[in-house]
Amino acid sequence: MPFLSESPDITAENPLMALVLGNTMLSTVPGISGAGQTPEKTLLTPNLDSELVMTGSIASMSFKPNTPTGCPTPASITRSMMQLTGLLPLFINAGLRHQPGVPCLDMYGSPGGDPRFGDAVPDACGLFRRGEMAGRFLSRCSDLLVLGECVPGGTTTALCVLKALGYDARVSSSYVENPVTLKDEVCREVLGRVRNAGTSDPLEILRLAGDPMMPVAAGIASTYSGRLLLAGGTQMLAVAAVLKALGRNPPPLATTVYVRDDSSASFPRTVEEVGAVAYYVDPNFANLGHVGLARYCIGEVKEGMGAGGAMVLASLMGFAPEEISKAIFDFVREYS
Ligand code: AAM
Repeated sequence: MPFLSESPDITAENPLMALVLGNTMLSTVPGISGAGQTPEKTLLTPNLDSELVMTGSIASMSFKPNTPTGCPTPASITRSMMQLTGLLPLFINAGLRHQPGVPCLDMYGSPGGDPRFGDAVPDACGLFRRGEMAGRFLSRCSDLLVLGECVPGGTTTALCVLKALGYDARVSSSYVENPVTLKDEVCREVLGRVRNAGTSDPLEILRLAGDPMMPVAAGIASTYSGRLLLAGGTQMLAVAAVLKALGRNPPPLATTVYVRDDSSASFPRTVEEVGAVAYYVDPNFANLGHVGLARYCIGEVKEGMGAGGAMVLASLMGFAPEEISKAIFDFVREYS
């Protein structure tokens, strides 16, 4: 199995990794998200993940953003890629419940509400406009943008948005056992609200059913003038679908083979239906000798915090698959 399914035809002198952080209150519904040790703690995962990517450790709290089974957060992969490449990531606060400990470009958003009971992102249009402004700014400081996310519970909002946009999609999960029944129940209620609103406008759909990361990422992607890779699985695919519905070309995606091969999701098929291209990285975690990383291969975590895109970026910058794997293994062995 090659390290990259296909190498993107991209060269960059000034690459930038940016990570959009946000919350949706859906992540506190028991059983929805494994991106944290407990449902309540998932609200802190973007804060802990960003601290880990920025500093290489977590000092602000006494617990880690790992899964309930102790599988290392994908932020540890992103961190090791930043160390290997010498890049410094930019964090963008789309709407966090708790003030982050890292400096962020602030979009002045709020955590997404539970879309079953009210508008998920009342200011979706404002977040999109501020994302557009940020995209113009980032165009001045880089020629390649690898744009990732951290939104626990975000695969469920992605399901709602993809379905509301008309795709017969299934999304991935941070759990090995994707809680599809629970997600479908949530989605049915949300689609009822979208139907009642009688709208097919993509930003209205984000207002009703999305999370704050989505309008920010879509806004940035709309105005960014360099090469762009959406770093992530089904959540960034929902962003690509929004861009398509806005009449723009959907940008390419970069993610892991664990997302591609997730039979509970429909990533490759939906990528095709959206008219996007996806690059897949296979970091061979089964053979690195780390129990937690090996769980990625049975479908735990799979992706997040732009981890797949960060590995693709390191590869584009000339690092060999062995160097990439070693950097991840060395960091995770120390950290987890
Ligand atoms: C981000 N940090 C994570 C993590 N993610 N830490 C541990 N496990 C993860 N999977 P779900 O909808 O099931 O919550 O999955 C989406 C989350 O999983 C996102 O936060 C994504 O970045 C990843």
